[in-house]
Amino acid sequence: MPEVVTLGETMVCLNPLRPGPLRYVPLFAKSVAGAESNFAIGVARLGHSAGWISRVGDDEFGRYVLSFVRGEGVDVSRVKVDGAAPTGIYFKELPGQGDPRVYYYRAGSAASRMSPGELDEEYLASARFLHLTGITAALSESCLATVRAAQVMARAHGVGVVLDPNLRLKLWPLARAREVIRGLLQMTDVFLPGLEEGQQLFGVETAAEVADAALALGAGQVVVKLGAGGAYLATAGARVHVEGCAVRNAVDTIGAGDAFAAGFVAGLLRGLPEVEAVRLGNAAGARVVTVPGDVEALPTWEEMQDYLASRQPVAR
Ligand code: KDG
Repeated sequence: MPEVVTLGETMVCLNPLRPGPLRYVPLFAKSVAGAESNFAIGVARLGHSAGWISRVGDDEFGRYVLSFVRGEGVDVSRVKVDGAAPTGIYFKELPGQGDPRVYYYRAGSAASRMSPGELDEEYLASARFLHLTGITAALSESCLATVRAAQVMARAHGVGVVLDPNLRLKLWPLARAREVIRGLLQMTDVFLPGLEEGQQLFGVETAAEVADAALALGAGQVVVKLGAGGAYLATAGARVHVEGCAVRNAVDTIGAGDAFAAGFVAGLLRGLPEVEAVRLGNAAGARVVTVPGDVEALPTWEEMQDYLASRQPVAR
């Protein structure tokens, strides 16, 4: 049984081969992307076992997603193949400068039909951590019910609940996201918002204020991700800012937050102090943005150690 279990939708991503409005883009490259499977792949690269619960369509894209995630060493035994709905897809658009835009084609997808009845309590109960995101909560009412049921099961069995808000305002209005995510904090051990997400969720400005708001709503521990600025770690008794890693060649920022979560949770699984776990999160995030795609540059444990020690691998 995996040490870490996550729950959510994975899609086929169509990446434009040149920048500009999609109507002028002649060619796309396909890849696999989903915040939760990104996280699970990150945990697996770092040497821990991870399981991903989801649904895919009984279609070519579903088979592609499933074999890709399985090939990255993640347990997919709890993924259902749903013959009645398709695998979701999305397109990226590259503005030339700044973060990519995304266009989803996922309404009514197989994953949006997940329901609480398909959760295997024994599978969840044997994990050390359950990872949830606001994306899954936003997909449909049955997905939200599944997230809530998984959270209750995890809590009942002493499994740590990690929540990344992964705010996607293309999926739900801010008012609804605020209501749901704030409610989920009551049973969250580790909350991992980005600063901007925290500002939107709680109507505050600073990382310390985001942390205060989340702790007051029940989170056990909060790490506010600050991008290149590192991260701000807060528990009921301690506060610390952890420096980020310098990145000179960021080419694709999508997936950095999932990489952070994987590094941080891997640190906790290894029994490292929280500050060290945050360093691993920062390093994993810094690595992943250097290559196009959500997971391609996620580090192994050895690569992580080399990176943190500024060692160059032998190239030839
Ligand atoms: O965190 C990266 C994700 O945003 C990307 O993989 C796509 O899961 C995705 C989503 O729902 O936006």
